[in-house]
Amino acid sequence: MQRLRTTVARLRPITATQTVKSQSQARPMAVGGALRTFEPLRSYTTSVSAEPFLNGTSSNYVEEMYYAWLENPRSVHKSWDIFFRNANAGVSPGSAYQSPPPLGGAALELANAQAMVEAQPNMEKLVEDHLAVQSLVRAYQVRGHHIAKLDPLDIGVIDFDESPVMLGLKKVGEKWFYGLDESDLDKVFRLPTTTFIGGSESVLPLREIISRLEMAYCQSIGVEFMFINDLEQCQWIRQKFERPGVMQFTLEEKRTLLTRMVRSTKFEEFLQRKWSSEKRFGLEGCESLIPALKTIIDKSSMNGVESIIMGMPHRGRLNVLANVIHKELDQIFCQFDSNLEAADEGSGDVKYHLGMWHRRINRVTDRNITLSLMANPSHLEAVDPVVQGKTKAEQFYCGDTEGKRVMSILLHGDAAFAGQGVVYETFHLSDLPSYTTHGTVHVVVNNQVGFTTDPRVARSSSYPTDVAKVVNAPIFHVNADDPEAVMYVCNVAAEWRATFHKDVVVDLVCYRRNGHNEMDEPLFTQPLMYKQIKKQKGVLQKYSEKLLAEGAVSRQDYEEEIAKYDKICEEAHARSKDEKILHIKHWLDSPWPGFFNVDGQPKSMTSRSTGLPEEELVHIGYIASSVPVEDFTIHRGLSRILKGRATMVGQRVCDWALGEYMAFGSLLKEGTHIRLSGQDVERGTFSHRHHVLHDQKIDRRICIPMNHISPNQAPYTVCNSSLSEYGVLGFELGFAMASPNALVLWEAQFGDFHNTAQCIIDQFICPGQAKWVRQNGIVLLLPHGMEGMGPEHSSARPERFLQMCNEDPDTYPIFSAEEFAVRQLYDCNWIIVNCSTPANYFHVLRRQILQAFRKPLIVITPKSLLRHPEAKSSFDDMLPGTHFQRLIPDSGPVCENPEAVKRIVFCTGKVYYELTRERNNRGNDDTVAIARIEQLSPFPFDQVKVETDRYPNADLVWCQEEHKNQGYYDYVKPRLRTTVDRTRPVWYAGRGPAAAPATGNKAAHLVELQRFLDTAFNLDAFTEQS
Ligand SMILES: Cc1ncc(C[n+]2csc(CCOP(=O)(O)OP(=O)(O)O)c2C)c(N)n1
Ligand SMILES: [Mg+2]
Repeated sequence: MQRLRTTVARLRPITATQTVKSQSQARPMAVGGALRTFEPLRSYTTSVSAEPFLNGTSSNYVEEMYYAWLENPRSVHKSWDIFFRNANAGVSPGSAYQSPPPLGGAALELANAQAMVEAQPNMEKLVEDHLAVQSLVRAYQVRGHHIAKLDPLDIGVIDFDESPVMLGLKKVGEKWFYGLDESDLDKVFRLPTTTFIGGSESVLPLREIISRLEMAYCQSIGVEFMFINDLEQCQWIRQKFERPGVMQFTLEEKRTLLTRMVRSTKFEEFLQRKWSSEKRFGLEGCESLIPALKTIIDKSSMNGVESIIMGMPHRGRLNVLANVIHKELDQIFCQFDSNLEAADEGSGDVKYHLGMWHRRINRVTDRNITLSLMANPSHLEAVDPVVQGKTKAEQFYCGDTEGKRVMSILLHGDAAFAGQGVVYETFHLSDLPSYTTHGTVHVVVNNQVGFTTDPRVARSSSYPTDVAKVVNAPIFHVNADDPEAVMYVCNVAAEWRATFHKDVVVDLVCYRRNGHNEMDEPLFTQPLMYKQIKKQKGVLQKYSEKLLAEGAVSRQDYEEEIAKYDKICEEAHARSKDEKILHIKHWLDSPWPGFFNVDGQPKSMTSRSTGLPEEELVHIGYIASSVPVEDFTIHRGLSRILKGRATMVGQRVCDWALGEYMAFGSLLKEGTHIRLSGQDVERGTFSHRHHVLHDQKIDRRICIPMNHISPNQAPYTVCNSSLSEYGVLGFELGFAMASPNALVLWEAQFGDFHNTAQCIIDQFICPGQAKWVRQNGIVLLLPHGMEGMGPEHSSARPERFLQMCNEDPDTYPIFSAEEFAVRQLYDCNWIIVNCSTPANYFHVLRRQILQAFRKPLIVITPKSLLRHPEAKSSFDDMLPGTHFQRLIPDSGPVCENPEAVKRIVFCTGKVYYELTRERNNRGNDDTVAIARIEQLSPFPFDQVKVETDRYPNADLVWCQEEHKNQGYYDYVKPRLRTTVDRTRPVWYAGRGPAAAPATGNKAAHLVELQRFLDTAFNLDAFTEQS
């Protein structure tokens, strides 16, 4: 693959004498009933001198005549008509004039006829040429970016397709594209309404048209927008880039820009000087990122934005923290000290992953602005949906329904932006009603390399930004070595977001001065590129030289600015040496004011009852069984379901869906916002939930009874998501970060689908608190169960979640009996439950909010139990005083004579119902006890101990329907052994080890089931092994 920027026949720069000169004042002129303003008119030196009457004061008159003729050729005298036609058709100066025909009689008719004959061919040419000009304008708008000077290194790694770029006047063989040739350059053309290059002029000579198009589209900025299918938006962009003089900046703006460039550049230099062998993923080669971000923030603040949530990768992150978010420099510098002691529990994280939250005054607008940079893992782009979710939540909590007060900015590397699928998933959320954040500004640090990999082997698209086209986001490519151009596009990007509330991309085409990190040798893999980079003058040097030459700053001012910043850095460095302790809390990106005590501890460590008064259960049950709006026709099948619910309420029982309703409804009533998101969650994959009712007669008329529980309730959001797990789970996690006072749930369609969101689970949910001292109460609902449906759709992979619990399986926790449960919860990294009853599911959801701290909750949820006649709970199990049961002991005949019990079978979830059925069939319900472990993690050591002590003569069996190397066995076994102090063995009854989670053969499934049930109840099954 080689560089394919086809040479283009460029036009010579237009010289001073060729340039249009204005000679008269702008004046209004009525056209088609509307007032239009004409800028000073133009005349051309050459043609003026050749036509003797076109001089001095008469030129005003001629110009007026000309405009009138352009509007309507019949509105001027025939002689002028012929003159203008000839002039426009390129007749040489001096020959365009023909003396006017005599007035009246036959002579007039003759002259008219002659004019018609002469004008006709010219007219055709005129139309053709105008059409050609229109095509030319459009060609620049569509493909101007192909030849824009975007690459500071000018090594052009972008591969456009093989076709030549048809811009300017171009001759291929004998043929001129567009039918225009050099002889047309001085002809004047009326501009199409789809361009703004004329400013307030509606006609221009071709030479000027091309020159202006080149200025607009082929300099340091390349604009990709013509794929946008909205005329108003296209016109808006054209206007922003085509209007003459748009790229002019005031002295003050230039000086501010220079100061920002100084800070950005000198920050990296300072770090390099002090810690030359530390990794920092410096910004060298893209220093204009800092003014870019600051411009976006300034402009957005000007437009009313009060809070900006940012996500970014490693590159330049410390610089952004220092110079954009304004983290104290000493706090950054002290992170380079390896002797710093950690003040907080947990792993902490490296300095270029930590987050930050800061409220300050924006100096340009003098308004308050809150900036937060989200902590993130090394996994590139994983933070994108998290930022979106947090932004959505902040918008939601402050009633910002249009994204006018809260917005997000996402930064990307070129390789990651093109390569990571979550980028695409995140873009697809951008315009969905329950997920939109009303426009994100994306900034790509496009250094044309990813670690050691060249873009030519790293992506198939021309640009790394092509993914943004799926949502019709405009893309502004800009040469990052031209800071003014960068500032300009960032202003436009922020304005675009404020105007259309849609995503926009700024592609900073730059380079990476060093290796991937400061220790890497880039010449190993990018020899030619780096030879070029070594020759490259730094952007600050180039820009300061420009401003010095222009006289915009003096050398003294410039040097003082540098000295001033160096001093700031040195002083901060001196202060940083006093820091002995690292407080990760100081790097929190989402503080929860008022939720904890001042020392960051929970306000209470007691566990309140999660039960509800009967009237409340009845009231919520009534709402769940009704259609609380008038004239709403629901499906007949649904009427039956609602009737069934009403019957259950009458009988004081709940099934799974009703238990969930009770939990949600009561929390909403108590003021907790609930958001349930995931694929098909509104109805429920298994058609059990029906939280959104659809009018069968009116399209898109819906009713959400959960929002009719009480007048002062919190709002309930239930939303079917796009078919994404990584993006959507990340989004919900971000939503849950914003506030502890919301129950945010994500449901996988089937539990196994969570693995496409594994990164969010492994990198954020599981270790989030340990890495970033940030709690999160997100709930994952993962349908699970071996039901003969084949290897897929069966397993939520509980073993993976269990394996990542931070609890020690070999140590019995030393907590007091009263505090055992809550202390365990407080210490764990997440909670994993598999409830076997609707009441327990109800309680665990309520506990999630009523406890005074937040932990992620993983719920292994049932499928067949949703309709299992025995999987119902009495209201008695949900009344005040009742709690979530971490373990449900056997309450049957075994209790009468526990000494006689020969076996305790411990299990969890749905298999309990299979075990009890089998026990009934076998009639040994006085010799085998069955205990359900409902909360797997933290493991209820204390309650398991009660059971093992209760049945001193029983052997211990763990029974599961999952395969032996899956499910819970490996997790539970050592914990059971610890509970009994390793005095009794733990036997296994379940499926054998396997690679797939389940068989695809229904008959085999049933045989396997019967086999392990036999083992569970065969009291001799393990005698040989003991
Ligand atoms: C998901 C993921 N895969 C791989 C990596 C390892 N990695 C770290 S940086 C990097 C290159 C990133 O290139 P680019 O996105 O262009 O950013 P740059 O470093 O050039 O600024 C890679 C592959 C990672 N961090 N995350
Ligand atoms: Mg890169």
